[in-house]
Amino acid sequence: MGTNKRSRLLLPGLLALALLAACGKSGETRHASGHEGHDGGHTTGTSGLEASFSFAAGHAAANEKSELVIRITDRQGNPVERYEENHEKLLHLIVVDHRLAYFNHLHPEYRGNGEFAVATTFPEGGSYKVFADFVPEGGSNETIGEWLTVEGKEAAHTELKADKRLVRAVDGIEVELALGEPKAGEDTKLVFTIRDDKTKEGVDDLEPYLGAAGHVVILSADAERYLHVHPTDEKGTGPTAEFSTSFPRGGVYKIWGQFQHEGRVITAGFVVTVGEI
Ligand SMILES: [Cu+2]
Repeated sequence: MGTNKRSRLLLPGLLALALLAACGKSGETRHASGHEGHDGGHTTGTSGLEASFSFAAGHAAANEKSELVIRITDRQGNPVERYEENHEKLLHLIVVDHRLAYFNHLHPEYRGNGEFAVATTFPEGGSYKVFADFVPEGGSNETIGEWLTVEGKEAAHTELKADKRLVRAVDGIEVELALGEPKAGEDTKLVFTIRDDKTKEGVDDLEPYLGAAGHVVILSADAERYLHVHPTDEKGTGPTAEFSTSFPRGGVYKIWGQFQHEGRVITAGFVVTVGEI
């Protein structure tokens, strides 16, 4: 994980804590308020780069294929043309709905001139938050998020509640998460155990997913705090995968673990409560 560990100088103190423990990836997005999403707009990252998100058709509707265009510019508004490959991709795009029920991890195609594009379909109308996670050439990791609105019927708002049991069955695979009783600002170990859902036997032939044994994305319930964590042992093949991070503040968070087995990506989401410092 050494090569991914990048330092950033101008981090707010709490985030710095998270950055020290997480595998070099952390970001707090600027928009403070909830679900009044809009179509397109600029959001500034911690290093002053900006990302704008827009739909090629000018808008997006539920259950229709939409092309999302991401433009990255510097402080002067010039396109950021070069990127470093980071976990096999130039840009990772995480998409969640306002309830954090829907999660998607996409890899937009780079078209040059600071412009990335990807086709995707949103399952329902309403607010979605998208996060562009990238490394500009010679720079450090950036995560820039923005709320977008998708036309169509919106699912009812529900409060995110911590799961009683941190076990999920996904496509015949059981994923269990153990993390003890996490507290804000403390090192927290996340241990995933991956088993065959029928036999409950440990799966020990996980395949690398984007060059690592697994990927973990963590969002606060309001989608304002984003953590992307890589495993302690990037070469692991299961049945356990261990990650280490630190939550910036107390509250409810959703944690998605992503693993690859037999060519399929398994995504398991867990809702946890993190205690205050
Ligand atoms: Cu990715």
